[in-house]
Amino acid sequence: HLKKMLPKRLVVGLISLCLMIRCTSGNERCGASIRGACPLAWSQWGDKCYKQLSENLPWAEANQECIKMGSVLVMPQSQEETEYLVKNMIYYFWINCSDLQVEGTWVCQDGTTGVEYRNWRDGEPNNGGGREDCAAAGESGWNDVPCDDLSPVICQRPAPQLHF
Ligand SMILES: *[C@@H]1O[C@H](CO)[C@@H](O)[C@H](O)[C@H]1NC(C)=O
Ligand SMILES: [Ca+2]
Ligand SMILES: [Ca+2]
Repeated sequence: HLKKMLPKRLVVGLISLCLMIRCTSGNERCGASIRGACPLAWSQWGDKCYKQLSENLPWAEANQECIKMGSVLVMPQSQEETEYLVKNMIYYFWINCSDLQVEGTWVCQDGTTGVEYRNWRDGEPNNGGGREDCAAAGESGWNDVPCDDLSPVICQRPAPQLHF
């Protein structure tokens, strides 16, 4: 009886252990096979998945490229999220925040939801040269810069929901 039970439990145990180790070490191969994890090549933090594009783009184009991948331009909602992105993705990146519609009125959106969180660097936003209407985030906070600057792009999408 024991002889019959042991290998099965051992195999199941080893598989779960393997998946756990590979997922926590950020290996992408396990991601697709586990519900609740991000798709292949996307990084996970909490309930969000992120991917950096291979080229730097102007702000408006950045979102177009994200949309093509079924995602939107990143919009961190806390200092913790920003730190994760700075440390694990790139030190500087566009965020979905602009005052294009009304100068001085900043609209930040996480998907379709408005975001109140702000993290401007000292002296920013300063609308430098009268033409800084898009925001980029970095280690020391946000800066408004010209929207046609070429900056790194991180796309975000919600992590798949767990269904048991
Ligand atoms: C910001 O987010 C909104 C809502 O998802 C979207 O319509 C808009 O195109 C985004 N802009 C950029 C540049 O990502
Ligand atoms: Ca402005
Ligand atoms: Ca500025």
